[in-house]
Amino acid sequence: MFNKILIANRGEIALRIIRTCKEMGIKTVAVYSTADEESLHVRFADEAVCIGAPSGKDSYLSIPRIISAAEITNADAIHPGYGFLAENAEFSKVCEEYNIKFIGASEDMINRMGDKATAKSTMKKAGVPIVPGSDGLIESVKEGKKIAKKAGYPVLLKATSGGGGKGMRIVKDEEGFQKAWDDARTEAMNSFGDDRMYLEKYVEEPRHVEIQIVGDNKGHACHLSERDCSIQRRHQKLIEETPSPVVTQELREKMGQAAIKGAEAIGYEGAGTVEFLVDKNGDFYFMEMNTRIQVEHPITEEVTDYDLIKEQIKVAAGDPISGRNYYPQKFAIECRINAEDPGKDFRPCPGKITQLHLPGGHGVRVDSHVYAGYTIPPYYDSMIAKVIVSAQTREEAIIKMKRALGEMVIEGVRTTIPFHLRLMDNEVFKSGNFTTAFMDTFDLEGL
Ligand code: MV4
Repeated sequence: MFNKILIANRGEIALRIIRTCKEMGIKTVAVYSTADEESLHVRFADEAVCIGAPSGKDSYLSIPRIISAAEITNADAIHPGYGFLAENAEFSKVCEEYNIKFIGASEDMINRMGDKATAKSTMKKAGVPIVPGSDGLIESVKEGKKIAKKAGYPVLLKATSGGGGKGMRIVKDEEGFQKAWDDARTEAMNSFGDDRMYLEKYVEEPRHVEIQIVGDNKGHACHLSERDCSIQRRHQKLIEETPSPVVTQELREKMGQAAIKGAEAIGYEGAGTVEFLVDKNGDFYFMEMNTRIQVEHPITEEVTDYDLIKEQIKVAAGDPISGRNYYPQKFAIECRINAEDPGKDFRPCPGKITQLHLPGGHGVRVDSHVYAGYTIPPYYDSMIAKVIVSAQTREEAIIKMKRALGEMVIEGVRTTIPFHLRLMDNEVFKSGNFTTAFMDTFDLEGL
């Protein structure tokens, strides 16, 4: 087992990782920027190293600075959390070169799953269902139109380096193809420096359902069932839940086995997430694979009673997985509390938290790094807390979330708490019968 882990991240996820390390008897090293001197991850870790200026590129994204911090503190592993360098192939490679275990995917795995067209054809070969469309990249408008005609309009043009919906365009008919192609490629080039595209039939109003998996270095993988992340705004998840209201035990089994098949086909090691779209008929299609721990991992932990960070550390150290799959024994919901004004287009609201009360009680978990008097810096993402509830039924979980959010106090900055409170009373949300288009019509007036 590792002696000392450096956490190459900040905020709630840095604390989350430190907590499990403490329980495992592993020493921790925090790294921090000058904007985070007062952050809890700095205080909770056994050691802390300042790695530079606030801007990500000068600190949490700087490979040489993080490697130096690991070298001077004698850390034998690095946990990257999510975001920043978590899916950076170069960082994974450099860690390996310096004999520091990267608790995440290998360089090769990150490259293979990061290129979406490659990931898709890899999964197709493994027998995972995919959306019909181009077999790999399309080289010209002429070729694209031919494939679109065969698949049937509407289709979706996607950048192979894409993510977060960037470099993606819906094409309604052949007339609109050229413009969508030009727009998607320009956006992809500006965002990723890569304008290579592929094409899929457009699945209308799907659900976003992802399967949590864990693989070990013996070639085995298991799944921990699904998370439903259909409620998003501009490709930012707002709330996640498990089990999904649309996933039956039969579908869970099918999606779980597909995810395992995909993971085992590539020899996947560590924790990962296989994202699927589920259409109105309950058919599912591979979208992407994330090679990191995700923000929403706690809902899976709560319903399966499984510490995903502990498992990441154990498989990174060479331990085998238990060899069984895990199914939800409860219902869990996570609300992401962001320092944003939901009444003003979710505009970020950094600043000082003057008063704070976090909720508690049975079935309530709060993952957060904030405290009364803490100043939210403007440089990083605006998530300041995750409120996770679990209960015996979905209805009880919703009631518990309302209760928890109702006792939560954050003063000094605007937050998304009022949005979540309104969501908990929304009839469509309560019915469980919604799609990724839910937020297009949700009323944000007066929040
Ligand atoms: C799709 C789709 C419909 N049909 N692919 C959005 C970002 C990337 N992860 C994939 N995305 C989508 N791919 C086909 N063939 C609809 C989306 C999509 C979406 C997916 C999940 C959650 C929210 C979404 C919001 C808009 C579009």
